[in-house]
Amino acid sequence: MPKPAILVARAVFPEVIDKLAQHFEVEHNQADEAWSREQLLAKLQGKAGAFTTGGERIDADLVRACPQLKIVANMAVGFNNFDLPAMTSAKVLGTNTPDVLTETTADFGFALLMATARRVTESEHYLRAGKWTKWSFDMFAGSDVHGATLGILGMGRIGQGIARRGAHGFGMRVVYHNRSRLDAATEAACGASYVSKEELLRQADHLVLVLPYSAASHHAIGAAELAQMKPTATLVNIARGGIVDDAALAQALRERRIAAAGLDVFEGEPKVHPDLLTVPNVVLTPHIASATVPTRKAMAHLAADNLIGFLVHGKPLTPLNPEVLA
Ligand code: 8YV
Repeated sequence: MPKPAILVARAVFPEVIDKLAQHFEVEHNQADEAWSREQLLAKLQGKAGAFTTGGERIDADLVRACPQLKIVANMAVGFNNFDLPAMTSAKVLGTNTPDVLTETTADFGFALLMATARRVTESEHYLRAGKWTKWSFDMFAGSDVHGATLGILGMGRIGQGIARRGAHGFGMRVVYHNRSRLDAATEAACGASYVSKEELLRQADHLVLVLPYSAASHHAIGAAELAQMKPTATLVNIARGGIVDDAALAQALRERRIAAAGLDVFEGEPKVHPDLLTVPNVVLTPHIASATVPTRKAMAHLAADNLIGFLVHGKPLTPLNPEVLA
């Protein structure tokens, strides 16, 4: 029997290509070229599976144009690049990479929170620019993290990881808002209390966004929400671009209506709103919250194992629309 054909849309660890090649005819993109939508569609012709990393839009037009496609395995926990109902109607399975990145991403959320509150990158730029000629008592004085109120919007696995770090590591009071309230045992393990979104905005000294992107969460934080936050507050977004109105945030930062922000994700990334590049009180990182070597390997292997599990053994590991298996 000929091996099924698959497409790996972006460069990935060579060991993952080798693993996939044991089961499939693999067309890869180890040169990491930026393919247009038309190129992606052309390369997907005749492919039973695709390995994607979150930047490729898998929608009704694509699945219609690729009738042999049976599975798209995202190397990401987020899957807002998938039109899941359209995939399900076309009987195309979608998979993601939950769990393997939870703790690494929670670590980074905390790193960004610390860097933002304590003005780490702003002060480093000052030093590198040769501006540090004398010490002064209020130089880069920021805000405390320990003992402060940590607000979390979106209390899934990663949000819970951040809550645990805040409550148990930094003695923080943790409040959260989520579509649905957690059960009492999970709240206790996270040391977190449920509040309304309005209370969350009002109470948080540090607000971390960890909710999935959808039409409903688009601009969940815009000018009106920023206006409800404390002028001393920091905002951290490790979720998705588009959850924050970046233009409104840049203006709030410039006018010091909130103290600082830390952003790993941006509307229209890898483009960054030009106003964010010129305000000093924002820490900017290029979507690296899950970027440790062991975690990126675990994500890539899980995406590969979903392709192998489904196309070879009929059993994907982490299906998003298991109804297509029925
Ligand atoms: C990924 C992410 O690295 O998992 C996610 O949803 O945002 C990141 O961990 C990114 O999507 C590229 O795969």
